[in-house]
Amino acid sequence: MQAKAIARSNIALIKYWGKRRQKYNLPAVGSISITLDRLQTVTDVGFSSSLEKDRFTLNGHLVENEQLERVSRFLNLIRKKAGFNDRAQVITTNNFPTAAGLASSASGFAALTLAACKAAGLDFTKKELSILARQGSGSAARSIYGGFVHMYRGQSEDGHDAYAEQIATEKDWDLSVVIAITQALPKETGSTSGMVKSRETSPYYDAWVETGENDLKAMKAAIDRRDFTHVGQLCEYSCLKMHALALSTRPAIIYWNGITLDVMHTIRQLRKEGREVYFTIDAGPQVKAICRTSDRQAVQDRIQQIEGIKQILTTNLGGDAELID
Ligand code: 2P0
Repeated sequence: MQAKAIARSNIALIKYWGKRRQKYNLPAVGSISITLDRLQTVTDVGFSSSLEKDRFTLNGHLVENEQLERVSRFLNLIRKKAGFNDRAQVITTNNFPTAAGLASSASGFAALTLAACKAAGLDFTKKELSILARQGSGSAARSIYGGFVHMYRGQSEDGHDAYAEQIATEKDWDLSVVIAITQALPKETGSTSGMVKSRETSPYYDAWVETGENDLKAMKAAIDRRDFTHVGQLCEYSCLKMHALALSTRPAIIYWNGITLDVMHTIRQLRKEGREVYFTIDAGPQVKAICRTSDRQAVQDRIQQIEGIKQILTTNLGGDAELID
């Protein structure tokens, strides 16, 4: 009744923003991501009949309230599938800043899915794990896999066709991601509530959903033909389009700070100088610069010089979520 798993965070090259159905957490658009080796969550789950309620420890601190409820609700799905009602002890450690737009819910729910299913004696396929992880957090469905991952929007009401799949492995591309931390504090608007507000208030929302499939097709084709230039261009386009949607939400969701913009301009300048590097930004102020591994040091050195940068993390592509001892 106990198991431990590791999962890595991911960043979307084609972004997920919006839900077509709140129930089952069904995305309004598909997405494509890369899994990041350096950003890891390790989660240990043990079910026990002697526990009165679920206990959730995150980075050494006991968590209560909404965060615990979210984990408990998710564990209920697993308890239902396993046919028992034992409570769980969940011990999670992230090796990177939590809730700062580095997708801790992605690696978090992916690791929790894998460990909890194993601890509950459920022998699920990766596709089934991905469907389950999605109900914890949309981006977690992608962190079940390493490399390049495609998350399908699906059409069904019950979400059986809204799952992720690997489209290239972490060994197929020699890419690096330089992560510029511009602010260490948690973000102000969580993505879950931000997505709902965008659907309700942005005049661009319908256009975002309508054009999503085309972006996915173009990205998939660029990945298949190993065209880094096109992958990078589409990645920036999707990022800016998602942020345009957030900016046009009422009240406005502005995830960037001044340093975020400085990093974006530096990356564009590096490209003018002939170094191929592209940015993407999630629901937070951090910037992820994607480049070939041969350019990583140069990109890192340049970003490091920007005033106000708090920390830089660098990573290669990472592998599948997996059980560990
Ligand atoms: C993404 N993000 O595709 C997009 C881009 C943030 C910006 O997926 O409500 O935490 O739990 O399904 O997965 C973050 O959203 O949202 C996210 P829920 P999640 O990576």
